[in-house]
Amino acid sequence: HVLIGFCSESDQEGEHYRQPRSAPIRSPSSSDKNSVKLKFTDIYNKDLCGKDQDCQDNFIVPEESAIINSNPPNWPGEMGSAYLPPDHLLEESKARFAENMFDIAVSDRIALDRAMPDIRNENCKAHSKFNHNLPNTSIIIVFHNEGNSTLLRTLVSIVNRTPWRLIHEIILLDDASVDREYLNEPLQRFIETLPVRTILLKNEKRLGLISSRVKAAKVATGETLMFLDSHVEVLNGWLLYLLEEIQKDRTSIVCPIIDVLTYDAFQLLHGATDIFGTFSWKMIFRWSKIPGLTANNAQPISTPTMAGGLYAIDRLYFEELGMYDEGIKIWGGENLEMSFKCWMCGGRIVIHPCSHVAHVFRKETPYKFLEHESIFVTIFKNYKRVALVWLDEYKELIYAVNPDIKRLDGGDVSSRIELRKKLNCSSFRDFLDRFQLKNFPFNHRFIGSISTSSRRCLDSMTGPDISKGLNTQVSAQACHAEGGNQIFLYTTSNKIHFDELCLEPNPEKASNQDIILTLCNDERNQQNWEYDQQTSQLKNEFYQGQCLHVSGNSDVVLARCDTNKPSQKWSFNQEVQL
Ligand code: UD2
Ligand code: MN
Repeated sequence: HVLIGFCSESDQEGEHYRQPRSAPIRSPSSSDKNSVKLKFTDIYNKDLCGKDQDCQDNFIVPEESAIINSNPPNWPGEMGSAYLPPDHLLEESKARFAENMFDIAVSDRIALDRAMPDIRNENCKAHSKFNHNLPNTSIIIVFHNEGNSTLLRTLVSIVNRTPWRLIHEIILLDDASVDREYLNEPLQRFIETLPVRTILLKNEKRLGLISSRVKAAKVATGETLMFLDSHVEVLNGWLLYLLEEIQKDRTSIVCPIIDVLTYDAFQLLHGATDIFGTFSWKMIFRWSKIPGLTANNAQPISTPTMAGGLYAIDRLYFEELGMYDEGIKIWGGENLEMSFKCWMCGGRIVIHPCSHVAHVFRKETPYKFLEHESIFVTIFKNYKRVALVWLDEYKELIYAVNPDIKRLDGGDVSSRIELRKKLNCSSFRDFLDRFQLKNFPFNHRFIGSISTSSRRCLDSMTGPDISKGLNTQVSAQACHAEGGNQIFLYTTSNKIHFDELCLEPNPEKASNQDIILTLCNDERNQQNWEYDQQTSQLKNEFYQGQCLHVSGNSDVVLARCDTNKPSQKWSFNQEVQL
């Protein structure tokens, strides 16, 4: 198979460019005068392995030496190296950054078929043999205003690192991109040169990523679906691990490790392999560390939630699960919907530590959401729908920490509640019990605000982003009764939680300790505060004779217990009943 690539005439990178045969493939430009031909080979092709029986019967993930391409090794970005814009690129780099919120000028200089290292751990490498009867897949990539070279590199990486026989099709769906000529005819011409069936669909009107994925999934006919973002590079062996897991259990959602491509230099950084997906009281997806997992783990990791962008799923199972809630608009929340639904309705979600896909994490969102409302309103309405359908009584906690979610109308969810009934799903409480998520209430006595007699309330001071609270100093602020950062949870083991963080005297200080938020830890008595019903004091269990105390107006500190001090008298104002 021969691939036609195109080079732009304004190229300034020097020698390599003038040797078309060996030049790395570059993005198609408006002119195809300088086209270069590059060969695509299916590195898993049976015919290439002669009489080797192993290779005839199995897919063998190639050794690293076999996956290195023929690009000059010092070409920008080869082997995942960082490429920061040289002086002559700075202007373009700056001027065009906001188009995608990553450096497209840098991406444009990196070969579409750049080599990437094999970053699988040793145990994963030992599992490099897969039976030829794996299910095939429809790869679904939806995009809105995607950059040219990032999208094409996504495609080239797929073709170069996947057994072609397993790619039933690639479905590209352009979600009404605006003013991006290269996504029209040039993209169509490009995909016609690919050796695997690839189709390009286009939305007349913007649908958002959720409805776009549903639309593409309805067109797909492969045995499984493989969802990807439009700015990724798949790495050696990636798909085989995912499909094998689905073959073992068709009610699985299987995610790869998401490695990082930096937005400024397109450098490959290894994603952690000892984490799983959780979520905060504000419904924000996040990663949590799994203690005790070795770096050499090659077993799938059960994960409560998934990031959402990259996963494989049996196509009919995706349908059985009711695909996505299409009341969820544009972006956000659909990953939690899918996660809760899957676990609560009998499926499982795993991260396969051997499957690696690198994703460009943008600096910020580059595109508009809906015309008539702000980004946050759209996202909170999405969360509202997820909370209404799946969270049972726990939605009260979500509402308390983000009253906007309570206030906003997410629209009619009756059909999704019907779906939940039809699928005979278990309760959110069961889901939480299964994973014992640290930030969710287990054995709690109370959820609400904690105040002194002078109406100062403990405040986490974490701002709108709850995931940034680690080590922040808590404070005593005027009670506002609006929930949010004044919502704490007091457990039967005497810990005071703010999400998965706990109140603790600053361990860095020997005296006059301020109170900060640290990761809750059952073994740390420093985090335990015994409430004395008689005196209303919160006594620290580790620092004997020391109490939670407000000094001055707002400083919350540890101080010698003194029953005469009103600044040590705390009361609990229950705001959430669970
Ligand atoms: C993360 C997920 C993404 C999705 C989202 C939450 C990863 C790596 N990515 O997105 O898949 O779960 O969180 O909703 O886990 N897009 C459209 N139409 C739109 C908006 C976006 O097609 O109206 C496309 C976009 O071009 C991209 C994908 O949707 O291919 C995800 O959007 P993103 O890359 O801007 O956001 P990201 O990576 O934070
Ligand atoms: Mn993305």
